[in-house]
Amino acid sequence: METTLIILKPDAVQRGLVGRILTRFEEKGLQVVGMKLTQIPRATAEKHYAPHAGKPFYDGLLRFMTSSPVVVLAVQGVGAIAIARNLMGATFGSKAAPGTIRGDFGVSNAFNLIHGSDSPEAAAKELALFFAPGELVEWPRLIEGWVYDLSSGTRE
Ligand code: IDP
Ligand code: MG
Repeated sequence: METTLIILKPDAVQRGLVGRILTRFEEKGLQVVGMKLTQIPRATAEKHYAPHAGKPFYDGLLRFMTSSPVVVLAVQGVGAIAIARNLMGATFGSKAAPGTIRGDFGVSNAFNLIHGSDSPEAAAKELALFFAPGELVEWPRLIEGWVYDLSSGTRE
């Protein structure tokens, strides 16, 4: 099982798309184990986007991400990191395929609605940055046996 960090960015919140985007993850069968509305402090945004420091879009990205509230999600499932990235679509709204979140809801390359961790290492780091210990809730999902085939003792 993997848990990945998803951020519904300020444009998603301002445009009233939180419910529709969250629905994509729920419909897919991923399980929400953490969720909160928050305005990201500058220092947190700097840590989160440290790998992009120095790039031409970095300052604008930090201004955007701290300008207005976001919804931060922790989402769990087998292979959740790659599944979430596929649901999100390509980075630029102008290029993302129809059927993906970025492809269906946006045209901008900067305001692209959503962040998702891109590796297990990034997920661990980003989850710790946005959720305090105890804010993630491990809850048994009663429909688990219909989301996955559990007959072999693992989630197939
Ligand atoms: P990702 O969000 O798909 O992983 P990254 O390359 O990690 O894409 O870039 C992080 C974020 O920085 C993007 O989601 C987008 O908001 C912004 N960004 C990336 N490249 C550009 C650009 O060329 N112009 C404007 N914003 C960009
Ligand atoms: Mg990235």
